Amino acid sequence: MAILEVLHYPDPGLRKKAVSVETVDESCRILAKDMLQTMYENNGIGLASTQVSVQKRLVVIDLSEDKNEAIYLINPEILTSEGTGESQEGCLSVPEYYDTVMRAERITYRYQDLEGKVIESEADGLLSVCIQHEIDHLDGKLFIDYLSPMKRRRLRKKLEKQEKQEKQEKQEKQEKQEKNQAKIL
Ligand code: K1U
Ligand code: ZN
Repeated sequence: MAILEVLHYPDPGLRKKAVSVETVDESCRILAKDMLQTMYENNGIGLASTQVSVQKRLVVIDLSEDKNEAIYLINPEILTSEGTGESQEGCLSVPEYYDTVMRAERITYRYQDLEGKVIESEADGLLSVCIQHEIDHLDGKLFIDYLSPMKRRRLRKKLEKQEKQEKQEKQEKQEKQEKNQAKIL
């Protein structure tokens, strides 16, 4: 199984829309297992294919503490939604940022499992929130899109500053290594 690279905001790949999986075959099952491992490795409870640069409508979720209750959703779609409520959300593509957004409380949804079987089910609580968050990813949408423009601006500035700092640290580390190498030679 492979650990895939998770794209980070503002990578334009996160804005691409995923297309339906035509046939649920072995390649689809391999991708699903790789995504699950990637999600576990990053301590997430969900992951959508667009986050790992694949534009196929595939989502993995596991809300269990023991990481042993994986749910695979192929071509997931929301059929009905009821009520609205606040949800506290995070995102593996927006590291170290959590905020409150409004979501439907209860949903009914349809998807295909790893054998291609069509299943209809209902969800509330964290599962409902997570399914909505992941389907948004498949449509190129992020939870921060629901925040006010001011909050988004602040977040973008914070992430740009973080990225600049990380780049600088990387460069300093490389320069140090080069100096040490020169001393040895
Ligand atoms: O899609 C993703 O980026 C994964 C995301 C899913 C999600 C979390 C919370 C609300 C909605 C959707 C995450 O898993 S972020 C990590 C996280 O929030 C978390 C991790 C472990 C336990 C509980 C939350
Ligand atoms: Zn996310």
